Amino acid sequence: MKTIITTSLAVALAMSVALPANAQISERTIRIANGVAEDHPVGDGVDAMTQCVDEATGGAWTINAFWSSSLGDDLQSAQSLRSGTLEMVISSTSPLVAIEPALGVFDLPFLLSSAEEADALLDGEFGTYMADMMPEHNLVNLAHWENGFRNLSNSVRPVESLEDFEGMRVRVMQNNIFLDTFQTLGTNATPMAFGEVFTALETGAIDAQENPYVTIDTSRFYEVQDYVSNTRHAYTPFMVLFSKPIFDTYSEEEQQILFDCAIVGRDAQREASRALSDESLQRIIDAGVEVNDISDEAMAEIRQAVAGVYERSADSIGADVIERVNAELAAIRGQ
Ligand code: TF8
Repeated sequence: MKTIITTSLAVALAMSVALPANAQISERTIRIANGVAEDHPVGDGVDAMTQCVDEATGGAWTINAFWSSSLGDDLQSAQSLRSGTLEMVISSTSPLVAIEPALGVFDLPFLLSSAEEADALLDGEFGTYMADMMPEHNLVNLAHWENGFRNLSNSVRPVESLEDFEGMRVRVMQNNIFLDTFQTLGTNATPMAFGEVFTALETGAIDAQENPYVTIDTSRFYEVQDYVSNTRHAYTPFMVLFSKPIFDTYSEEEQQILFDCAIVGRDAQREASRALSDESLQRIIDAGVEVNDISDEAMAEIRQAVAGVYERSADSIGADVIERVNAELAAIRGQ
């Protein structure tokens, strides 16, 4: 017993020597779960956040990122955060609807039309309003990063009209709004975790999936898909989530470092996401995938077809949340 006490005292002393002069910062290890590959723009965001944390803590914190769902998928990781067994996850909001249904607002088809609009919405009052819903679920949202505008890829035919969706076996995220949208478009939609998508496409269990170019590129979907159609049917944000039970053990100063550095990461991540998007598109084309735009006329028809999803989702999202996002967007668009 005595030896154990002496040893732990010695460890504690050794640790305090390694700490910066400011006693409000302790040694910390932060594990970050991710579904995407390391060369996805999230990697750039994590690098920038890590460097910021390093400087702010004088090297007292270690950040370990785990890629390609190696710590579990988005939702599983978020659940680990809630129970305090994992520190961080960078997750699309869509699978988190199982935890907070109001997040479904971001899944509404054609809600956003440009990256600038997305930034204004997410970095403004509405982003804060949504983030404020998370602590009651034992989660803290540090910032909104970018997943991006989603486009449909498939191995059947180019999608150029509403009719072209018919019968396609499409993987959707585990999310009822996406399910409704793609069923309404006439596809045979199957909810599936992201980590299973590549194999399902490869084996032909499904024909199609939808994600931003950077994901089609960095997750190598172009190897098992023949067509990409520019549907831009939804913009999904990432939430940079931290475990609240763990967050609560951090000093105020440490908590501030998390928020500040998540913002530094956000700016680097969004920049990388936008720069890489064009490069990714080029790589997809170079790999032999046929990429097509959809005419304005056909897009109008597609939008019209899924317009009813808003009303059908109002109960689960909350009519007030939808009203709020519409008001905020009208203000952003200067209407
Ligand atoms: C999806 C999402 C995912 C991201 C990623 C795992 O299709 O867009 O690609 O949440 O971080 O499931």
